Amino acid sequence: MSADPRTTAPSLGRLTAPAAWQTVDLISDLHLQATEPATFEAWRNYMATTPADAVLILGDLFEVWVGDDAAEPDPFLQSCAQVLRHTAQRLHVAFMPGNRDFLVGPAFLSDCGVHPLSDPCLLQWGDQRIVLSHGDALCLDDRAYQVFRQQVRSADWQTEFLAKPLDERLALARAMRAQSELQKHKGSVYADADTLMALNWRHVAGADRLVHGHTHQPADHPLGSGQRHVLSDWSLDQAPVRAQVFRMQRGGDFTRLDLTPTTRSIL
Ligand code: LP5
Ligand code: MN
Repeated sequence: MSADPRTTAPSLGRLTAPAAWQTVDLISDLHLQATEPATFEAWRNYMATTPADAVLILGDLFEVWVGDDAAEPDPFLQSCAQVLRHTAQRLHVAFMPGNRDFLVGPAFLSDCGVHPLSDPCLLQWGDQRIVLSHGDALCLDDRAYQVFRQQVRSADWQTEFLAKPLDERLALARAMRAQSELQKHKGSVYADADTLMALNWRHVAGADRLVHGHTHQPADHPLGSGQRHVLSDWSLDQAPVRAQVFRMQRGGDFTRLDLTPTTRSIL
């Protein structure tokens, strides 16, 4: 019998912030894709102008990622790489895998100057301790997804998948995306983070806060004596438009920066 994930200590990565960091931005779930140019432009502009010392990307930056070799012939993914590369020359950029882009590899990240973050990860910043996650591992009620996740996160499955020709991988990813969207349109409830598991992570990490994305339900929730902050997804191409940056200041000030234009017509 496998251990109960709600009470098992997670394998926790760690990021210790340098003393000089004053501002850290958290973003996730941009689902960047060539067919959503306004979202890409908003992200590009944000990355070029943020005053933060670090941008930590908590998964699903890309709509889908089927292997680093897919980026080479793809002009859109090359533009995304350029944005990462430029930004990483100016500030600390880190990437945590999401359920769409868990196949982003160390070669792509290092080529862009982006630091890898494991999920979950403890950010130690002065006396603040914050657990960071994409969030999909916390959605325990979504049993079918958890079985799927366990399979596709295994080294054997990944080796076998990455050995397939690129066209075949793209076709499989498209089929999987279609299946996932179909499931959502069937009206199944989007599972939320399991409270017991979230509390366990917070306790094991000795943290006050947990920040995650994935559920696309931006909100701040109490979590025992601490807090759970949920990031927004981004889309400036589909109504309702949404794009938030979760901005943290040294000393404990937290704000949500809304990057959606106030007057914009969606065709
Ligand atoms: O992503 P989102 O928000 O739509 O939904 C997620 C879960 N879905 C996924 C799948 C991704 O959308 C697409 C995967 C991209 C990875 C690319 C590389 C690998 C390709 C793999 C090809 C096999 O993560 C969704 C959750 C939802 O979050 C909320 O948490 O419910 O989970 C699912 O939809 C998974 C199903 O519930 C279980 C699927 C069982 C497998 C069925 C195979 C169908 C055949 C498809 C052809 C390969
Ligand atoms: Mn996700």
